[in-house]
Amino acid sequence: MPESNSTRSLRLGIAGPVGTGKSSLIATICRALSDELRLGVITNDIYTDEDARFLRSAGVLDPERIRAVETGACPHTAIRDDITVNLLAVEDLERDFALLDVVLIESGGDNLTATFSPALVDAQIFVLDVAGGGDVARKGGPGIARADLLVVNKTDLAPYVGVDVPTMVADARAARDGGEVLALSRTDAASVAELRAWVLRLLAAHRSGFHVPQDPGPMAPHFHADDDGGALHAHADGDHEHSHPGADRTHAH
Ligand SMILES: Nc1nc2c(ncn2[C@@H]2O[C@H](COP(=O)(O)OP(=O)(O)OP(=O)(O)O)[C@@H](O)[C@H]2O)c(=O)[nH]1
Ligand SMILES: [Mg+2]
Repeated sequence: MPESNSTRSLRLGIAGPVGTGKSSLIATICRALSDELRLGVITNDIYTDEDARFLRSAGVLDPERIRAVETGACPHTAIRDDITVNLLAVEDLERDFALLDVVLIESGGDNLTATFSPALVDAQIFVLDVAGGGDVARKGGPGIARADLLVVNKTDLAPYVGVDVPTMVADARAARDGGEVLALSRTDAASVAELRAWVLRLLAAHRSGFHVPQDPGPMAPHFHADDDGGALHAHADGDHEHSHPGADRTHAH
């Protein structure tokens, strides 16, 4: 019998470009909610378990509740195209710590295009940061446009990188047709309280059965070279195509 959404944990994905603060945001959520909710974390890294180790050492959660998936390839594959390893990791965690309220799943840092499959997560946060430039929000893409929440992170750095946060947030809202945008800094308690409230609202909607997982949509077609000695692969699964034309690790997304 299929699991009812209201009886299993809320699975919340965190995606966004490299270094925008996904792991830190997970640490912030754990810090804000681990007293009242039973939490678990899955991280996806391409080659290492760096993110899981960072989160364990942050001391925000029992280290046993933080598990790493090493994707070994294009990071979006494991969160969108072939989600088996992630689903098994989530289900193992849910079984070992039954019951969990929320499982947070961090994607490998990618470019603007990676999104989670709605078969893996119930909802997803897409994270940008001010250091990536004030105009990033205008560039769009499925995560920016249609994730359940867009976070504009590290607002404390805005004065140093010449970004006007209200303008960046307004651009992001426009790119999302008015969808939710949160300006966040881990040093700004009010913004952390908003993030906490958003997660609790989502959890309540999930439990009541009113929350319907949305698919932000597929990533754009892209190409990347693998280190497989020059074999040429082209794989199209309806979502996107891969091409591996050579041994150098160039990416053209
Ligand atoms: N000033 C400031 N720095 C932050 C904030 N959040 C995260 N950082 C810093 O940004 C850097 C990247 O943060 P991470 O949380 O590792 O980013 P990430 O998106 O998980 O990175 P990858 O997993 O490598 O893609 C670290 O040096 C963090 O300390 C913030 O709110 N303000
Ligand atoms: Mg990380």
